Amino acid sequence: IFEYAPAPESRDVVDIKPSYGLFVNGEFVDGSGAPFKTINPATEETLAEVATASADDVDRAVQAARKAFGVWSALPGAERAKYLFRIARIIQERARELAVLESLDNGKPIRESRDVDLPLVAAHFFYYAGWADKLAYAGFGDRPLGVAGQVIPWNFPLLMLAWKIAPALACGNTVVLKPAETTPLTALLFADICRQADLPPGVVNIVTGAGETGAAVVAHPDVNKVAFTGSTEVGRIIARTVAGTDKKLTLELGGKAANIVFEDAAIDQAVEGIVNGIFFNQGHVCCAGSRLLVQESVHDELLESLKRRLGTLRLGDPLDKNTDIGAINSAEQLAKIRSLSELGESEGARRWSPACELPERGFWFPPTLFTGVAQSHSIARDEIFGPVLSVLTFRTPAEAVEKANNTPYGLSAGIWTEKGSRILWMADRLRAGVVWANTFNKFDPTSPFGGYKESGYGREGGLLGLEAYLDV
Ligand code: TXE
Repeated sequence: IFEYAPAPESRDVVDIKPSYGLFVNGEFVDGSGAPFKTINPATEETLAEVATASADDVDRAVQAARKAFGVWSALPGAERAKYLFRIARIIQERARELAVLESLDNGKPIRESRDVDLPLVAAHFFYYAGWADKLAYAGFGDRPLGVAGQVIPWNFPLLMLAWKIAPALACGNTVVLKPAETTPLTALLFADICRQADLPPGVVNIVTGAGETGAAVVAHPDVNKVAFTGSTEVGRIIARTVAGTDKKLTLELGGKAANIVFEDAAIDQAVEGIVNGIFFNQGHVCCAGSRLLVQESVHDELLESLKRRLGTLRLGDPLDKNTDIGAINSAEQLAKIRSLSELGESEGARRWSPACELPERGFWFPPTLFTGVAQSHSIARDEIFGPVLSVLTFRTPAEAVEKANNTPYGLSAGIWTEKGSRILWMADRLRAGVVWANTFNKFDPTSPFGGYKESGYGREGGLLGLEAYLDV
């Protein structure tokens, strides 16, 4: 079931329209706000104009979802499953189009959108389709919450949509989803897939726009559940809006994960895991292994191998299937990565990048290492959300735990060691929602995902992901 269409590297496989409306009650409609442009971050070319949903437009979408809730929630789970399986299969059939559009709008390498994002998107729909008729057996009963208002970011536009929409629909809720303003196109192509699957009108509504549109979704009195993935700052605003209402809330926010390498680790394997941990998706990953904690005794050896490996990474055209590092998603994100990196240098850490030519147009940042990083440095504390790795050292496992946990975040962590007992000892002590051992950034629809501390609350994925969309 995790198959995908091969070789989708040609732009011609996708038909991008000059302008897009909102998807409300099964139809594409105009938005009342001023349309905005979405661009290809690798070339700065405009891809399309997209409608902005005003508060009134959001209200219409919520009313459509409310009306559809009566129909959708009354369907037997097995009937809802049929729609979800159908959507999953259409995603596979149209995977080339979706992958190319994702890479164009987001800047991520086609190899990632084709081989990671799209198979996972389909897998989430298959997985939650399988639960739709088994909710009672899951021990949750089967009472959905109502209308789910979902606001998602730009780093995994389709995958975040799948994480949000698949469990919501499986449980019998209806949805109003707002994609990020820099990456709205694949959500709108997904809307087309909902029509192709004959999903009843109003079950899925897509409202595009910036933060104000998201705020209108969150604040709408007829929304029963809010699910947000994005910055900790906006997560706080949303938590305040929702406080004192009967809305349920899940938040998936930032991270500053430690990737911890012990002296007994298989170093070559660890190097691959470190590269995947921070350079996958240009480091635009909430659970990215952005702090490398390496045991002092292997620091020099590991750094040498790591630098050699970074020298082989290919940066450039996201649609080239040989590209490892694509474009930074937006000018704003590039400015943030640049300014945090400059701060790192001014605080005294040593900066290193391999020789790497950056294309003239578009938003690019080379893979970057900071060594000699102290825990007090901002590059060891703030989420950079880019291809920038801060290297720190430790001597003992206890010191590794202390340093790894020395962050307000708690989303993920990685451990590299050949000792099974050490993995368990560390995992017990790391305050992170996900702990990977001898691997990193491995996702699966059966595994719950979510954070401790300022990384948010609630879990998405797996059986626990259902709990967020049901009254237990
Ligand atoms: O996030 P925002 P931005 C982190 C990462 C990044 C930083 C800023 O460090 O550099 O956040 O990114 C919508 N009410 N992450 O500015 O603003 C917005 O339109 C309701 C980590 O892109 O949080 C978009 O759809 N919605 C993260 C979504 O929120 C609002 C992924 C996320 O945008 C809103 C992204 C409001 N008041 C960024 N304001 C992760 N956890 O993976 C904005 N939005």
